[in-house]
Amino acid sequence: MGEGARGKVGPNRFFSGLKKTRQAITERISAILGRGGALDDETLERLEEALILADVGALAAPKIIEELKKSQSEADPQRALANIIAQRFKPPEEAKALTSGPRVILIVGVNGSGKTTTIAKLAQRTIASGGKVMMAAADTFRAAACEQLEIWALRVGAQLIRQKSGSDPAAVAFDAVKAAMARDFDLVLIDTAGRLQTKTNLMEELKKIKRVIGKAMPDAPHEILLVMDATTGQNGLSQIELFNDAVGLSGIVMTKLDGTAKGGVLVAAAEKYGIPIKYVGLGEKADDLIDFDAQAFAEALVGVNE
Ligand SMILES: Nc1nc2c(ncn2[C@@H]2O[C@H](COP(=O)(O)OP(=O)(O)O)[C@@H](O)[C@H]2O)c(=O)[nH]1
Ligand SMILES: [Mg+2]
Repeated sequence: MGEGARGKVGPNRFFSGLKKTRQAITERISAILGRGGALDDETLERLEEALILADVGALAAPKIIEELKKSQSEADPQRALANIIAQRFKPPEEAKALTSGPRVILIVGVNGSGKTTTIAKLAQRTIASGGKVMMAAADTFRAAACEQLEIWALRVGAQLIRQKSGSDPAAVAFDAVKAAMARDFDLVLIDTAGRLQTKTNLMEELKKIKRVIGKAMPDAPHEILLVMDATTGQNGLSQIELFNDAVGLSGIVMTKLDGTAKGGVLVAAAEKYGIPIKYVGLGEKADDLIDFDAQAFAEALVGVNE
């Protein structure tokens, strides 16, 4: 597998991924800024509107416009705007290198957000670079959830640990970590349930899974990623708080960016919660996951270099 498998791709995939956002909204930005001339109050106001319509949010949009005003970059306002947006993202911390044992990632998020698909995508990347991946079917609530993960495991070449449906998800996660340690795996990806109707139960279940993983392997889980559906836009942002309060998030995976005109929601999420966005989902296939790159994203959002 080439560069794409590891997700080290340039701005182009963000450009295609953000097509809908740009068509709906961001073309306005180009139209407003592309005319050249002064960044007068009317222009700035229209820009702020465009950002809000792209779901950048009422918190981030005025701050971005304020900075643009101060920057006095009449020469290339579009690029200035992209740079200002890019700077609002917190750079992800370097992943701590492990001395031994597998890296354990717990995947959380509401139903349908793309958890299982993201697990397949992450597995594929590690497998493509020669790593061994264990998946844990800790969404034991629905039999179909297990089967879906099993199909992905077969397809990408990962091992799967599952138990009969209804069994204790923490036990499945524990077994997977233990098995991965014993068999010298590189990565364990733990799929979890996402039913929000029983909010408290789900959060308690996730806390337990986290605790029990720590008993199987000290320092694990090494990452807890929230998978979020970008098409829910601003409405989905409260999920960040909910899951972060329960288990503490190390990062966010924003899925379905290809299917939304609300791509600005990434800016809103970064502004409001400051949790790094690690990956972005751009489709349903196993290689449709790329590393988040704030600069490339911001340029694509604003339409620089189109
Ligand atoms: N277009 C698009 N669809 C996605 C993406 N990620 C997941 N999906 C689709 O979203 C649906 C729900 O995904 P799934 O992984 O089952 O969600 P889960 O319930 O959180 O495990 C499936 O039809 C996936 O193919 C993405 O990045 N882009
Ligand atoms: Mg699932």
